[in-house]
Amino acid sequence: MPEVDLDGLWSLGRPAVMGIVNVTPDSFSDGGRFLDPDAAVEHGLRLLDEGADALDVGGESTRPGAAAVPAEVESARVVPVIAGLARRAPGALLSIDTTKAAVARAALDAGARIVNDVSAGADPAMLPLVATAGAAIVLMHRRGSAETMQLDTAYDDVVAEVHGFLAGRAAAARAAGIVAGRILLDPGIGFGKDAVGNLRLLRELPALARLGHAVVVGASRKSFIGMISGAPVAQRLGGSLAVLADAATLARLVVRVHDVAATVQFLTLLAAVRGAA
Ligand code: PMM
Repeated sequence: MPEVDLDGLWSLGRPAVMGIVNVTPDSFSDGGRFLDPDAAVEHGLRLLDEGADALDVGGESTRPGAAAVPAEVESARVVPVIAGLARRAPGALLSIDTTKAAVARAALDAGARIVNDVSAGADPAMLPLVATAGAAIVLMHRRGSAETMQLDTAYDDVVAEVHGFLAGRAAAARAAGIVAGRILLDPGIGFGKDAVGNLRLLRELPALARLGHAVVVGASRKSFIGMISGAPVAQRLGGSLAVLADAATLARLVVRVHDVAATVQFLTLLAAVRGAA
């Protein structure tokens, strides 16, 4: 398996855009649309056409309250999609959104090169697997599981707690043999945080980047945008773009989004205006 090289993501002149391919019956904004593998592959190809720099394929909803899915069911959802994308779009950078090492292993074998782990490597087999495979890992902060995460969103200092947790998990990943350039940190917008917590974490993305790793942020269509703007989930594009504007100058940033074409256009023009200064 070739070692993944993420350098191409950091030379675009704008943040990298990771398009979301949810192969789930119940994700909050697109659940059930792409459960058929062929439909999911077509959706992924469309997102690549729209300018996605990577695709994140997930087979278990992380929506608050969602039920856990057995590894076999999750693998059966995602592996045909990753294999299909690897065949139809050779060279596309594919990510597997899973917390299970067994699913990650099957996805890496099928062509994924990034493991997006919203549990930050809680499965003891996950970090060694990623190290051995020469893959990259996204380590995300969350509190509790999908079932419980919105029950307790109080922190003494959300930024200190989230950044401290991620620094610890990055150290664990390096100790497991994953090189620093293949570790990405994500504050986990909406995962056990209230709206104010989400806003503070977005504002402090530059401080997260100062931990020395690339940063991933996923705010696309999330409920805090609805809470603040009043917009229903299908009408949150403006807010989803707005929350990226301040962080868009970070040198190594990946934005995980549903609306790829609009996000690429937004980030390209933002960089052009800033470049004209
Ligand atoms: N959000 C969701 C799922 N996976 N992964 C990372 N790294 N960061 C996120 O913010 C994140 C994620 C939930 O959103 P979705 O149901 O729209 O995919």
